[in-house]
Amino acid sequence: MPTDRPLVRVSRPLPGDFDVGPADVAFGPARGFASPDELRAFVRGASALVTWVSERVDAALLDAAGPGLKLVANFAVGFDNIDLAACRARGVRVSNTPDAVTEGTADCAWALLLAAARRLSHADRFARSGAWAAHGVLGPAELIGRPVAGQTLLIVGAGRIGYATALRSIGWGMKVLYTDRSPVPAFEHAPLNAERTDLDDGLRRADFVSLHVPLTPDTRHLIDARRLALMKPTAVLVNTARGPVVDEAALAEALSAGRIFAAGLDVFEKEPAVHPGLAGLDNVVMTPHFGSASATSRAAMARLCAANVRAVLAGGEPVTPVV
Ligand code: 8YV
Repeated sequence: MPTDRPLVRVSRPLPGDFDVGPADVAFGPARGFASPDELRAFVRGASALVTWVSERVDAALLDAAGPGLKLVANFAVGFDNIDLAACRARGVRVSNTPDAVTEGTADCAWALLLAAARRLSHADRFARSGAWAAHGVLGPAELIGRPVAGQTLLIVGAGRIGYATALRSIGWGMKVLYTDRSPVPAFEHAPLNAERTDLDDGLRRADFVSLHVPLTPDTRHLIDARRLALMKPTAVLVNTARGPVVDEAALAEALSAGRIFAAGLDVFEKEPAVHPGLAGLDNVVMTPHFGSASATSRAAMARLCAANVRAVLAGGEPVTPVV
């Protein structure tokens, strides 16, 4: 039924409150649209779109929405799924959800770090599958993992999530190294007292490496075969940033050859596919790109998306603008 109220199209159901004021709001299916064509049909005539990281926001989608489109509110802090130039060219604003995702994603990085260090998924499979019963009581030299307390943690990318991840290391008494284009005072002062270093040096020295850079042309395959070879054979790599920041084929090769100890991965190069070389390895812990999926973070993301939509529909600036 035609309406005078602005159309807000949200590609998937959101958790928590999504109050955009007077608008005609519709949500897409929980598993997403089966094809880009269906998504394009859904957004026709929209003033604001709320998109999910797996949806490509390109010229065709913007044009399908039409000239009334004012805002693309990405339900994520990362926005590598959005063609920003195409948005700028059409005067469409773009917003993301910084801060809202921070604690959930830092928790996810730590869950993966601890799980990879202590071989948690391998141990879980062993305990529940019947293999334990068949094997008998575990001996003192079996399923030995890496210590975490007192070790060195390298944070690659000293933004909000990198900081929150580093902060959690205080309880483990870790030495923190970080990389960033320029010094980040919050990292260098108490309580972190972190040391800035370059990536190659950090990879040589770290016991744990956690990635927190956005995906850009400069960070694609930032961790490649050469850099994996710099890491200690006892080191653990954690990626909650974006899959293509790591060369997955090179990572699978390094893990299967035992050149690094383990990896904890929330993100993959070709989601939802997992590199076949990784799937069979016991020294990888993996989760399905759900870094921010804590109740608090997801509710905060929904509120922030709604605040961005409300602000732009009222003729104002996005609260957390990207463009
Ligand atoms: C994901 C994220 O949106 O904020 C981001 O950039 O990648 C996450 O919050 C979420 O985990 C599901 O893909």
